[in-house]
Amino acid sequence: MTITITAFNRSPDGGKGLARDTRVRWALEETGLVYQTRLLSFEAMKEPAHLALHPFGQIPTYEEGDLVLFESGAIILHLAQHHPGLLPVDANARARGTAWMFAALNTVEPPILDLTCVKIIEGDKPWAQDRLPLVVARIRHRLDQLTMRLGDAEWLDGAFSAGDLTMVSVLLRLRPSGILAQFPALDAYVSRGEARPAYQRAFAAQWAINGPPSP
Ligand code: GTB
Repeated sequence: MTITITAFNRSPDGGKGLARDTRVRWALEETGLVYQTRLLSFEAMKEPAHLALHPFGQIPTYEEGDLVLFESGAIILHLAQHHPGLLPVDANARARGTAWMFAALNTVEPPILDLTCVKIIEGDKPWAQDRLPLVVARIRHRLDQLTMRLGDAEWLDGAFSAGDLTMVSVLLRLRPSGILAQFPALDAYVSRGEARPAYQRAFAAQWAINGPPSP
């Protein structure tokens, strides 16, 4: 069955791989599935054809036969549940891997998104400079906690899983701010994720679209 995902026709990150199609591409590459990509402008995302797939008019979406999914986490979970390579076989270990996915999306990602809000979307508001240190402190608190839990381990719970894929994807968003570099154990954890061949293929696929055009 053909798998089609959607992505920006030109990501605002200029090829850093920070838009959420990259994590879905990564999950697809980890499972070895072949997929195609439909590229969309911001305008096309708000048109009825795309709103029928994604109620909030965003990317990524996932189509496979009759199945249409939105939300990167739901797409990764679907792939992990139906294909080997992203969650362990043992039921309890699968549940823990899934919990790490939720932790990445519900506990770690929100303060990281707040940083984008306060710096870019709300950057011109008079209170933005007061809010920034509060947001950074919340991120640092989460990263301290995550550092403690990771300890000397390579991955969060045994072998690499969809939990790590999601967590690494979320943490990557912090790299341009310089905050990730202040947490060497997490920085190294993210680098281990980036070093995986499947991530490299996913990054290259988005770079082919979003990277700077050759002179
Ligand atoms: N919770 C949803 C999910 O996980 O799938 C969130 C989806 C989402 O935010 N999609 C964004 C989108 O479609 C793209 S990824 N935005 C268009 C719109 O809302 O109109 C978010 C993103 C965008 C840009 C960068 N960047 O430039 O660094 C990083 C991440």
